[in-house]
Amino acid sequence: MDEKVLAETARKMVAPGRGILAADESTGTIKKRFDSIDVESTEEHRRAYRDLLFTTPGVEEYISGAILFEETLFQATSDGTPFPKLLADRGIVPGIKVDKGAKPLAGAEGETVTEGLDGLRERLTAFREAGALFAKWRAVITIADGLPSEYAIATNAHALARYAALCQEAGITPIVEPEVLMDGDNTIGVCEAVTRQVLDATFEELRLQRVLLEGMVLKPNMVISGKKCPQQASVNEVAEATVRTLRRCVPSAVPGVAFLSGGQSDELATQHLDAMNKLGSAPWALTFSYGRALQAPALKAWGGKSERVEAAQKAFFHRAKLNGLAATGRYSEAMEEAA
Ligand code: 5MM
Repeated sequence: MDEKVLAETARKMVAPGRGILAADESTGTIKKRFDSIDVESTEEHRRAYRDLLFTTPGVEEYISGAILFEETLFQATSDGTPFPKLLADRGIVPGIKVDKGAKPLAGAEGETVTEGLDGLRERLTAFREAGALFAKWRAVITIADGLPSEYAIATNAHALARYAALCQEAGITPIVEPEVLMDGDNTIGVCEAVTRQVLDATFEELRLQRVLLEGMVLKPNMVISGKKCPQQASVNEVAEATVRTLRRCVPSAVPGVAFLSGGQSDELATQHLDAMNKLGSAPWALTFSYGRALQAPALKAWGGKSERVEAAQKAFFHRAKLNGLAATGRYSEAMEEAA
């Protein structure tokens, strides 16, 4: 294991004022996104859309890394430059989603375990050769009546750590993503308790499986009220609860925490990140690894039309910039209107 390389990649991914673009939608998910703008999900449309994002002028100032889906890793820009090379030349670290998705967990109704460990060692070698310097694996934990079970938490934590150890063996920095979903009617207090349980289990497995903490990035959910909860916590309550939970569970050897947005509106995801950074003095960088909250305005502006690529790139640049500012606590709501 080349500890220096792993740690250097991790540090680049969470460099001050920059964050990660999650553009690793699997074929089913990107189809859903394209359906919302009435665009057919063909291989060429998917390539053209990712091309638009990755070639956005100036975006490297705020985007440190991009997570790609396997198909995208082997695609190229319209002028034939492979995407991993284009990104690396622009100072954006190329990464790859390696999990095979969340599948029903045997004997645990309503819960899932993320699959993809079989053959992972060989796949990682091929991805590394194609230019991927980091990887991502997402575990999904659901809050509902009587859920999550300890069984689902433990099984997912075990798989996350097995994935992370294999990545580090291959010289690839793992993003460890244990996502507690925000879809329920639970209060922020319930989310805090569950997130704490999940992070504790995850770091216990990472320790047992000898994962180098300096050579990974954590991608958690924020501690937030469930979307259907009538009592929505304020921006400051979310920021305080999230940082408090991380302080209790995440060792300071981890260089950075890059949050998922989980279906929050793009502006709220930015406000929450900014409020956390305004609290100050966290032992890790606090930044973003958003999918929907970074891409939604760009996707809408594009609408599958080549003449709207520039407008879409402006929309993407704007969200990337505001999140980059939020990653150092320099965002203000007035900046939204300036757009
Ligand atoms: C971009 O979406 C990612 C892949 O999802 P599927 O495997 O379900 O297609 C997802 O893992 C994403 O990286 C994270 O959830 C963060 O995205 P959001 O939209 O929650 O910020």
